[in-house]
Amino acid sequence: SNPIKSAVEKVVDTVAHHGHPEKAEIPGVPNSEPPSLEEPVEPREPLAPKPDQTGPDTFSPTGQPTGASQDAMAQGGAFLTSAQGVRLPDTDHSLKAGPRGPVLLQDFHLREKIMHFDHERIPERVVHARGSAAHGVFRSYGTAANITKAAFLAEGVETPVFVRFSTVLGSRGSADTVRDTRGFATKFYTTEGVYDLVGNNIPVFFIQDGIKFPDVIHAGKPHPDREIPQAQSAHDTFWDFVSLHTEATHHTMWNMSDRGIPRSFRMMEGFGVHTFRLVNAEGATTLVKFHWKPKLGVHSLTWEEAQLINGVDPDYHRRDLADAIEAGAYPQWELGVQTFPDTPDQMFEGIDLLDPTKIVPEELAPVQPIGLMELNRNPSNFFAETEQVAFHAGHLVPGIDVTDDPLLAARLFSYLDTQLTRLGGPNFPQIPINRPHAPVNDMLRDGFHQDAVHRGVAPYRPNSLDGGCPFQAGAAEGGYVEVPVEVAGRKVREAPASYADHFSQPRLFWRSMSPVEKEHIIDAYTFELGKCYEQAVKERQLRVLANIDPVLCREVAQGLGLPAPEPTEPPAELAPSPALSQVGREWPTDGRIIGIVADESCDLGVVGAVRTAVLAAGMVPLIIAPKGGMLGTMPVQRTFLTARSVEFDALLLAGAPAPGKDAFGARDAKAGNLLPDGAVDPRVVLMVMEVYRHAKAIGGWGTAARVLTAAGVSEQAPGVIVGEDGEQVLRETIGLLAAHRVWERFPPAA
Ligand code: HDD
Repeated sequence: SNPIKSAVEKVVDTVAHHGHPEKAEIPGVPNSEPPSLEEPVEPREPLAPKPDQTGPDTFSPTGQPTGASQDAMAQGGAFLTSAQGVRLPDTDHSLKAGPRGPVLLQDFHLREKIMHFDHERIPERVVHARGSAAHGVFRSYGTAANITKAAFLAEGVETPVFVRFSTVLGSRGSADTVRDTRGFATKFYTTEGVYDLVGNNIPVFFIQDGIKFPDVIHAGKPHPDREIPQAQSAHDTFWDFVSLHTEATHHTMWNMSDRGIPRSFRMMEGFGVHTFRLVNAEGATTLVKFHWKPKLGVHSLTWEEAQLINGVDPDYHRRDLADAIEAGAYPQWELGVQTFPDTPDQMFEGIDLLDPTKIVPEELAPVQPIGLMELNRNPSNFFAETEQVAFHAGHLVPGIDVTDDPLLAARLFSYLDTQLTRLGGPNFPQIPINRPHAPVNDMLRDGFHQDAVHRGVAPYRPNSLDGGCPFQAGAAEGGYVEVPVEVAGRKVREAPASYADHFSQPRLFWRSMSPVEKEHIIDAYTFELGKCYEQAVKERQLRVLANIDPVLCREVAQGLGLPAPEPTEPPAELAPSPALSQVGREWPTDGRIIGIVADESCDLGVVGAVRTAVLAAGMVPLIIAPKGGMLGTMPVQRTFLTARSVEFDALLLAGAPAPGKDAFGARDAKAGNLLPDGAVDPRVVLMVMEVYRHAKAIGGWGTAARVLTAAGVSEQAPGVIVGEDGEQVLRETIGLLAAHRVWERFPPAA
């Protein structure tokens, strides 16, 4: 299935106009009244939300479906009112004693408007502040029904979900494509209550015990004196901590790999990280690790692209997710589990399942698919939904239980606690996005922002005055009954011996990478340590690298201009895990962005046919021309001024049929004045140079070859396709895109 195909025209429009589509242009999409030039004056009801957007499903604070219509949720009526519903005649002028006189204290509208504005901000999340989210649905295959009694994992069950993706370190307004771990948090609104799977795009964590969480975050966040740098780990405090605290080595290795700079949220894996304990209807238990596998494959940016995007479009990932959903290209992930017998030692093939710095290679325990998630609706209000959603690792449903992973234990405390400060009190589960889709009958009462109007007189147990209600539910009535695991031990502040191995899995990861991925890792460490000022920090981290691999250590040391130290603790040799590499497979190209440089001098018939063929292949063509407006019947979506190579997964150069004037010359009045006739516009040259350097496919026809020459790119270079037939050039370009990049263009690793 190729969901994008049904909405191909919408996608062009969406991406082209950065979310302000001119719907009138698109067949099949109702013209939702493009804004008029003059300010409308005829009173009318609020406009309906855009077709791709919805709010949270409408449930009461106590989990009852309310049936209220989506668009009736927040605003109603044609006229401006106060918060008390009083209609207002003027919101542009304060009430004054004469036009030039003093403002009057009795102006209740002024007072209310400014009071509310003064309090619009809430504290951002202490970690994962920067994020974006979407609604969707999870459809269970039923393949896990033999190992868990969770109702939402029974065969064929559909469960609404809300998913928030995030970076960890940056503030709410920080850029999207920084090198960092990504959060991948899913809220399942199941019939048995809310279940949250609060994961990351990296399967291991920095620390083995949650008591260290403030330490790792303090080290990663900006320096407390100057509050720089923002949203990145390339600074002294981070490397000071991780070089001293070597259990962070495995996670840091993933961060320095391409996994730290995803191409899109839609192209990331997700991991539950910890081992969880599933329990079935008979009470039998199985240990599992959760995995989300993206249908589009796992793909990354190059570091230079990521850095450029941070300036050119800091909202790149947020825009990508919303645009894809608006266009109907609904991203999908398969949920899978690795399963392990629940043995008393909770080890598998020598790997401690309670140690969150260890993976179990997929070759040892394959990921078994248990359901499919599709994200298909954008939120209608960022604050109400994406900002106010509250995830908690302890939001569990019957059939899913925790293990004694000491990292998980601290999380089970932290997530509830943080919402008190962030969302202003204990009633955050009543915020619409957080409301369960199951009846709520707790005995929690009152508190700030209490939205529920509880009845009865006896919120206590036992009672007779409310007829004994609420009653306790045993396992037979769907109650959450913890697995009665035996617990014994001395009270100690110690880690088990198995937690002491910090290097063998980073080495496993390193050895599983292709040469180009290794090169990227070397570059990332060299960059990050190169941004450190303290010599001791760099030297200490080189000692860590020496314990992972001598080549890695040598190459980074060389880049830093420092001697490479000898290993102190040679790691165990584990077999590589080919599943960890992102290179060497082919993936669907749905939703990829193809830039087409063209103008009136081209054969517009060919350009139109290529554009249609891109759409038919489920991808997005963006026409790039010297100036805005229309190119024949096609809208120009980028100009030489607004386009930058990093937006495109591949670039097509539509040359003129014969030498002379073509699309690549400087037509922009200002640039044109500076360029001799026949020169290639430097912005087009830059685009080609960057696309080439970032190992993306380039195609061209007609006079396109002269642009390649101007950019110093050989027509014979890998991934460069020059031909006479535009559509044939496109077909070959798409073939290259399936591998994500023209990997041969990167020099082989040392
Ligand atoms: Fe956490 C947020 C994921 C360890 C404490 N965490 C947060 C979010 C994600 C994760 C995805 C953002 C949720 C959202 O979108 O609202 N955290 C993880 C993973 C971890 C992890 C995968 C390790 C396996 N976290 C972790 C520890 C602690 C926390 C050990 C504390 C001891 N995390 C928090 C928090 C946050 C949070 C402070 C900040 C905002 C929030 O919870 O709601 O409680």
